[in-house]
Amino acid sequence: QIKACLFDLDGVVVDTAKYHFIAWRELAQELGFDFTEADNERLKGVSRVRSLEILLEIGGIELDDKRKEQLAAQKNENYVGYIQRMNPDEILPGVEDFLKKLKENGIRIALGSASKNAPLILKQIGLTHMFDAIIDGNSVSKAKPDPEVFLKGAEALSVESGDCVVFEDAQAGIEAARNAGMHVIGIGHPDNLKNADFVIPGFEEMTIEKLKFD
Ligand code: B16
Ligand code: MG
Repeated sequence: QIKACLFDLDGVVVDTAKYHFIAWRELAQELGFDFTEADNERLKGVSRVRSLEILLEIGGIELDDKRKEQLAAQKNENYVGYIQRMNPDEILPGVEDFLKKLKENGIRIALGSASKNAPLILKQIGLTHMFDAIIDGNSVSKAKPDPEVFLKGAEALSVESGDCVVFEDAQAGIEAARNAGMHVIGIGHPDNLKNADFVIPGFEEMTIEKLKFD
């Protein structure tokens, strides 16, 4: 019996990857190299610091920690400029209806995101009130596939891991859910999401009835 649903943010509730992409690409261009949408795939679900390291690796650039910190802050300032203009139209199809159904059925809801900007994004899209607990990049020290973010979510809701299901669009997030001993539903294409209980293209295909696992 599922008692709680834990949601990743980017790629599950909203598509903020497109804003991350614009902001990272601007930084890459400033540093003198190109950054493609295919490169951006590697940053999904990955922390800000790690994302910068991958970006610098792509550009073949080595920098000291102080400079890296400056660049991560610069990218974030730019990114925040984009997400400040987000609105409820950007909630991915079917998400809001599914959240409402969970509430009607007494199933608890938590956010489990790597993003330190998660509270701002939820505010902009008007969904903060739907979450019983918000665990984000500000409250975790270990990145996915470490299970910390989801274990903290289950703890905040006082629900056992085995009674939780995670919704994730990134392989590292699927692994994190598995490492937490939770059920996991992939959002996207099965080819890119191994080890999920099942994969759906989006929430328009999701129902309460599908929350049954052996
Ligand atoms: P921030 P998620 C992740 O969100 C993004 O997928 C990833 O691309 C980003 O680097 C990370 O958040 C950190 O975001 O710079 O805003 O703290 O998929 O875990 O919701
Ligand atoms: Mg994600």
